[in-house]
Amino acid sequence: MTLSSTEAAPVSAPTTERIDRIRAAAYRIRHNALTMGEVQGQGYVGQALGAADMFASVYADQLTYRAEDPHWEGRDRFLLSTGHYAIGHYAALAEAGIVPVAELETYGSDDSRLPMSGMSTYTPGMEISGGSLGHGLTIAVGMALGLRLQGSASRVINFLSDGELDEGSTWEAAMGAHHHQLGHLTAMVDINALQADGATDTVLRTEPVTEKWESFGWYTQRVDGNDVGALLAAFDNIAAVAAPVGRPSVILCDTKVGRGVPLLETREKAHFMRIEENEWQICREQLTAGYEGTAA
Ligand SMILES: Cc1ncc(C[n+]2csc(CCOP(=O)(O)OP(=O)(O)O)c2C)c(N)n1
Ligand SMILES: [Mg+2]
Repeated sequence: MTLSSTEAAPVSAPTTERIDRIRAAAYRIRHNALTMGEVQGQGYVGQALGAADMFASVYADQLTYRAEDPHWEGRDRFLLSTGHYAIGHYAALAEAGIVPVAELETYGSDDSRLPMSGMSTYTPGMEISGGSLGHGLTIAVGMALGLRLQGSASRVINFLSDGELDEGSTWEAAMGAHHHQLGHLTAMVDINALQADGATDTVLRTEPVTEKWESFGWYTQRVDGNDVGALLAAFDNIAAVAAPVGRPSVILCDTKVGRGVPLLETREKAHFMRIEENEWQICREQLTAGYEGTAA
């Protein structure tokens, strides 16, 4: 369900078939993330599970790319500014066929192409390096301008987190995107209400987020980021209303850390989770039961 939007768009709702296909991709992305988390016994598993529906909507529905040629010039660009979410991005790259599923077991190990924080020089399909927050949208704006200068039809999608909205550079970029009428730029913000040390509300309140983006001139929609139908509808609205008039767009996605695995949805200290050896199988079973609708 779309909770709020700048203006209503005249598009029909996504079909059940399309939603089911993306839900299935999100399930596999969550599964892939658990595979990687188990290798390390800990990590940013909660974020990967929470953002899986966002990653699935982007990779399985929105992006144009060639799996066998990740640097193909005509590709759409997906920029992960939150390096610690790399586990979720790798899971999506595996789902997309850009990274072999078998390689996920090397996650975070020496010599792996899949380091714990996203690095563009290591991983096929990883457009930028993460780590220092607040740079993704600035790079996305530059990239979108460059693509336009080259006469390219490629889109740029930037993934940010709610904690990343603390960074002033994000807002400078937001202002620039509107000024330059970057209708082919979309930001997605994972609002999981958490930012490392505690609840976003207590560390540095970012609300009212919708009004902030609207005041910067962006086509703004706030949706349940764990509702695939709402995410797809938001992208359809952008294509119908914002992109044609050169208006940058943002999808503000309210998500739940650990989504899909009840054992992890309620875990304390969720930013960097430690998961015991005997819990991984329970996680997988809960994930599958939830997806198949057989949970108790
Ligand atoms: C410029 C910068 N400042 C601080 C950090 C340290 N840091 C790493 S993750 C993080 C929390 C960011 O918020 P969010 O991504 O919303 O956290 P999560 O939801 O994953 O808990 C911080 C402050 C950083 N990586 N870069
Ligand atoms: Mg957060």
